[in-house]
Amino acid sequence: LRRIPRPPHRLPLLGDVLGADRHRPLQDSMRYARELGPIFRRRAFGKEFVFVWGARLVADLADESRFAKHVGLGVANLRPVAGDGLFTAYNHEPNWQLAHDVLAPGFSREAMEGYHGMMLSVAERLTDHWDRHLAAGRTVDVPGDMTRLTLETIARTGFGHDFGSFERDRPHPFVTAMVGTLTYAQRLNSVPGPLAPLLLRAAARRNAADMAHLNRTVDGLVAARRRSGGGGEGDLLDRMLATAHPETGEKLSPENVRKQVITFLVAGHETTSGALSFALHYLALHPAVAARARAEVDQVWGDTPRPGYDQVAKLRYVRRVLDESLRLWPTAPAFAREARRDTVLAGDHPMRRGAWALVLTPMLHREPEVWGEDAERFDPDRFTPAAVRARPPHTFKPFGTGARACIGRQFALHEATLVLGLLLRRYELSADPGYRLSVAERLTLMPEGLRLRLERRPARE
Ligand code: MNH
Repeated sequence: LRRIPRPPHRLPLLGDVLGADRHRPLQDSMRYARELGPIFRRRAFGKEFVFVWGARLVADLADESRFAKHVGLGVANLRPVAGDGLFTAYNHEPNWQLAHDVLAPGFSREAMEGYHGMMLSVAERLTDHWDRHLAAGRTVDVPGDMTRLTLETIARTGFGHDFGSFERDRPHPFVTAMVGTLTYAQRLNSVPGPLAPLLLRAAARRNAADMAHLNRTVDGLVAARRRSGGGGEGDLLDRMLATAHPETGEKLSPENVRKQVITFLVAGHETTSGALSFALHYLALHPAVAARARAEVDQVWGDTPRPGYDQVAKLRYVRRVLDESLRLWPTAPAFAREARRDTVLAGDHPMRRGAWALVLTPMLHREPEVWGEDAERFDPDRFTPAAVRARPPHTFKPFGTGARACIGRQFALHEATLVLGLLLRRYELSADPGYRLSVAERLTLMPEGLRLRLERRPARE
């Protein structure tokens, strides 16, 4: 540990918290990373945390025979909300494997084809909404509207539920409660553990109310499905309630179903919303990229008013725009890895069984040896097939790694590519010249306050 660099000045009790931005811990760590290099430590309130972002080190941490997901920091703080749901489960908890096996078919290619029509109709609600703004000469609230879109998408495709987000001026109370619990889970990292109940008394009360709201919403949704006796045609909720494990015949318990529904409603929309928002930010900032993406959409979709599943998969350049946005701002910006046994990280750093490190994805994605000295520049051509082949493995990790990597990856990519295609085809997007990117953090990342001006393109439909 001694050989791992750390900030030079530390306080005896507080550690390296001086000058830290409490509301933006990730970007704060990115600053330290630039100063201290590919592996470094920070101390806070008597605990030492190791951060890793060098490509060689991360590739070693991705070795599943020696390392596994660690449930720590932000993820661990979400245990009261999401319990042993898929995202927050410990590796050893039997409900992880059970839920994984029961739910994985809900993310197969066939399942995605089944969701496509519903995804498209939600996206059309977004364009209706934007058409109304455009007619009224107003700019659009990108993160707000992307959250409306992605929440409706996961709720409808996964749970047959309609939150009516587009019919509301303000965020749905479910979203407000969710943002509350995410923000609270993040804040718990920046206060000394034993003092948290004291320092965060008011916040803890609000968090309890937020959690109660999430639980109530989910219980109502499950009760409605039970009353109607199925009818989800094999959607995620049907799988959670009725599907037995193919080998053991075991089913998810009612308590576990509640945790899974919360997990999927939250994990299934928050990060995709951020990814779409960052992509729209970069498209508005780079007209040449937008023009090329738009030309692809016109070419692949032609005059088809409602593109099919395959026509989305064929939008290769749009997909690169999304990948490049997720490179610069991976919206789930860190994941933790722990040693499964005593081992040596990258031949250099001895680790005891259970010792863990946090991978800083946005810095891995800026690693100059991999991405070049211009790593800060937005350039979708970094994701041409040839460029991808030329890069070492484990250098692009927006969806995490290994057995505990994101189960919803294809879902998110299909949804986001479809939506970007529809928006590019319908509108010219332009940035507010006064806008400077400001990245808000609530465990996930979001371009705060991003608004765009729209112009309707001549209709092809
Ligand atoms: Mn998702 C795990 C990023 C979309 C459901 N997701 C992860 C992890 C990352 C991640 C990173 C691994 C975290 C860790 O190692 O601790 N997820 C994303 C991003 C997007 C995303 C960047 C969108 C863009 N995720 C989605 C969608 C769903 C979803 C959509 C559901 C429909 N994610 C999950 C679940 C897990 C997960 C569930 C936990 C999987 C497991 O541990 O088995």
